[in-house]
Amino acid sequence: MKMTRNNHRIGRIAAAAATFALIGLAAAGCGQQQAAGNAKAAAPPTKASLSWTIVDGGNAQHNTWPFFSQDGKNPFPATLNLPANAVITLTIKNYDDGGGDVPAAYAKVTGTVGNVETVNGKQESSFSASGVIAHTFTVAELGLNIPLVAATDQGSTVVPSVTVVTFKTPAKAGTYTWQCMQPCGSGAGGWGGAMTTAGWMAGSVQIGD
Ligand SMILES: [Cu+2]
Repeated sequence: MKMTRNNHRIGRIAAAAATFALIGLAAAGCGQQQAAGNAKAAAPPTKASLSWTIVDGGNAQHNTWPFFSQDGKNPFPATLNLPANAVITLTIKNYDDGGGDVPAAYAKVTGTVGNVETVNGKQESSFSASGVIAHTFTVAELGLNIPLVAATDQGSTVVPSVTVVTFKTPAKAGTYTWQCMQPCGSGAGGWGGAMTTAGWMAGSVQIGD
């Protein structure tokens, strides 16, 4: 066919459109690769500092049940939220002077950075299973066990034990159970009351969204 002026023009437009389409495909391909690359490279962990208190009950609202607290006044919410993929430096002030017995496995610090914690300025990795530990913050599914030494009494003043510990949270969101493993509750063997009340000595931990 003899090329007319019009045919030439249509040919150029078609060629241009094809070029655009190619650029578009290349751009889309590039974007997909970028997304895949981002998914593979793990984001660096964030850092967080938390301060908790263990309140030794003794108030009108809560009788004498002890509880973990974020604000020093109220028990944890039933579901405690922690960030995912985080390095958390946690300070726990324990005002409960009642040391008790724990199963031997829970007298050890596990699942923290270095499997240690600092208690009143001294690094520790394990304790006597008898009479020393007032509570633990334990997330069995994560292998995390943070024993919390009893507070001491100086006259009528309770001097809290101060535990500082660093641990990493999983990168993936998930829900776990936390539990104190020192039977500090009421009822049979001390496993009732606070030990089975969400937010007091047990509950859920939601990591991530
Ligand atoms: Cu407890």
